[in-house]
Amino acid sequence: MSGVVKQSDSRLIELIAAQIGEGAQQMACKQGPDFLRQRSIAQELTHAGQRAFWGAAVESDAQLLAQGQLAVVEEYVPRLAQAVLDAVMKKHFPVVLGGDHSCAIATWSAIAKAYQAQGELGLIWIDAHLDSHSPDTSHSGAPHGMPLAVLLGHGPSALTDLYHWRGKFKPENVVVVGVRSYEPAEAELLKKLGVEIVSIEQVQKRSFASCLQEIISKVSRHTIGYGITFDLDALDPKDAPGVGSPVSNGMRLADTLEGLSLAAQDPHLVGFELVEYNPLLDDAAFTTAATCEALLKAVLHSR
Ligand SMILES: [Mn+2]
Repeated sequence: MSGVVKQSDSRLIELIAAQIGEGAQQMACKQGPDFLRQRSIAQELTHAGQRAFWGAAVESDAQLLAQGQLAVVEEYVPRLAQAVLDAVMKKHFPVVLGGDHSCAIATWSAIAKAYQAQGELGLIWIDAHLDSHSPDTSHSGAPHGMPLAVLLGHGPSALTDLYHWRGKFKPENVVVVGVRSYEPAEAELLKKLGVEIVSIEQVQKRSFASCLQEIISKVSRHTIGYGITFDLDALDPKDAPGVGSPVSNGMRLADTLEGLSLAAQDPHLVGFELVEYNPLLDDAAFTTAATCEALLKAVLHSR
């Protein structure tokens, strides 16, 4: 009997395809979710004892690119956000698969909205970059370099003010880890706001698991739960070559998997996002696709 109850209690994992690449310079990450779907990741997770299925798939409108990258993202974000909100309202555990990292604006705005009446959420941002540009500071102008700033309340108002609520995450509830490539203006913004950044040197010296334990306790301190957004470029290009903006000297996969299994057992984890897989830039052995699968299994294990 207790086994039956336990099973009905465990949440279905909804894999949500965030099919957008127009927020990046290398736009083929738009095909990332479809490519992973063809490799049957949902079936693999189900065989591994986790109940996962592909739910919503939300595709960006490429025609809007004529009006600029930001126009694509601004039209896309409310649509993806609605799909994520629907998944959370159905009590599914949301796993968003990008797509370029601009999708994080939708994912975490929606999840913050879903929990707004209950309390604040924390956010762990795993990335080689700070993703904290504004349209004024960015040299490339690419919106995938802006999502963290937007979620903290800084950026184009069409994005920051989704749900008429600016600053969906408080700086003290956000930690960035894996960073090794950024521009001064981004670092200045995060420093001014007081967002903690855990350097790649710390991760390499102490192990990711040891860092993540501290990060989880920080983002949990004043919140009711927290999310993780994982940009594949946080990893070393040896483990994840198939990304648009690779940066050497990154986190290693084995160390990362060990750390993520900590979060896997934490009931306070409210959602997971994995972004920037670009199948056209992957190697012949599809190392990066296999890495995506390993990351998903590690974090969804025992959920
Ligand atoms: Mn990113």
